[in-house]
Amino acid sequence: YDISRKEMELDETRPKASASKEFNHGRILLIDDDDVLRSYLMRRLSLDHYEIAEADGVESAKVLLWQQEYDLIILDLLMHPDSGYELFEFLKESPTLKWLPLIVLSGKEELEDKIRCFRLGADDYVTKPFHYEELEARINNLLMRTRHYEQMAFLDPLTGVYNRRYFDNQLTMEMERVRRNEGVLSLAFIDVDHFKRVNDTYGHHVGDLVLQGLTHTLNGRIRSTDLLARFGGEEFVILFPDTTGEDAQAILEELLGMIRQAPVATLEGESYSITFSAGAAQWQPEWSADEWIRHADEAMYRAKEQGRNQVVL
Ligand code: GH3
Ligand code: MG
Ligand code: MG
Ligand code: MG
Repeated sequence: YDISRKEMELDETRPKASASKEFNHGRILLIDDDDVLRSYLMRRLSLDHYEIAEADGVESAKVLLWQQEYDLIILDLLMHPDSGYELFEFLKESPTLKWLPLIVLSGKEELEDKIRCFRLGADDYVTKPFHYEELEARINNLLMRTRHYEQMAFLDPLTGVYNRRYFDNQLTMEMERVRRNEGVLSLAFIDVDHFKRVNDTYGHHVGDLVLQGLTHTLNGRIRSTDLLARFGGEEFVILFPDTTGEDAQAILEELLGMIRQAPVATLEGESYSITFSAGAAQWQPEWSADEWIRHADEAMYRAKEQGRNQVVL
């Protein structure tokens, strides 16, 4: 293989990869029966901040795949007693493992093997001897692309803000964090006033532009730690960490002032703006996530009843 003794020794003097989450570029399962190659790759990849597990054959790989989640598999083909092809059969049977990113790393250079692997679902094929940098670049691309698609599943396509699924996850996490730290946490429920009129008067397309303008303005003002999400239709929520109900209300009033003044869309020189009604609620430790959302929602409804264009705590 393309490993010089010097290269393998040099690694010992460098600091060990941090286990910290922000340095973790992904969890890789390396399946190869060659001990030398495995320890070389383990060392190189962990220095590049990947988290690596190793298996010397298909059976031990299956055990690891049952126990743990991985972001990517590197698979050798020629192994004993089972060939790497056996693993494809196993992966295919599982709905969660079926689409796990997989790179074949093999001494087999025949076109037939490449085609067979790609048909079985491999994402990439690297032949031995290989260059570490090339393999690492391919790993990185695959992990980045997968991560991108995972993130897309948490975004609202119209406005680009987080969707409800992501919001629900974060809400639960933040509640747990605050429960541990005895901090404060507030939630805002925002509903655009008479939004149906915007659609009826200017058309659905302009309505869409209004929602995009609104989220843009809101995101431009809130802190990076605050979380804006589209709850549905013309309803949005904002999660404010380390913020009391009163402070959240003050921020929302400022946001409402900005929205009132922003000409969100114009038609033939015609300029108009929208308003919203909002409810804020500071989380109480005895509340479930649903109860908390209901309190913020009820406060928003009081804002509607009291004439819209206002914030109620
Ligand atoms: P209120 O002040 O009581 O909230 O009145 P409203 O008209 O905003 O309330 P209502 O719930 O009756 O209407 C919401 C409208 O929002 C109806 C729906 O067609 C529109 N809407 C929901 N999602 C979208 C969207 O993605 N794009 C556009 N253009 N309109 C949307
Ligand atoms: Mg082998
Ligand atoms: Mg509504
Ligand atoms: Mg509305």
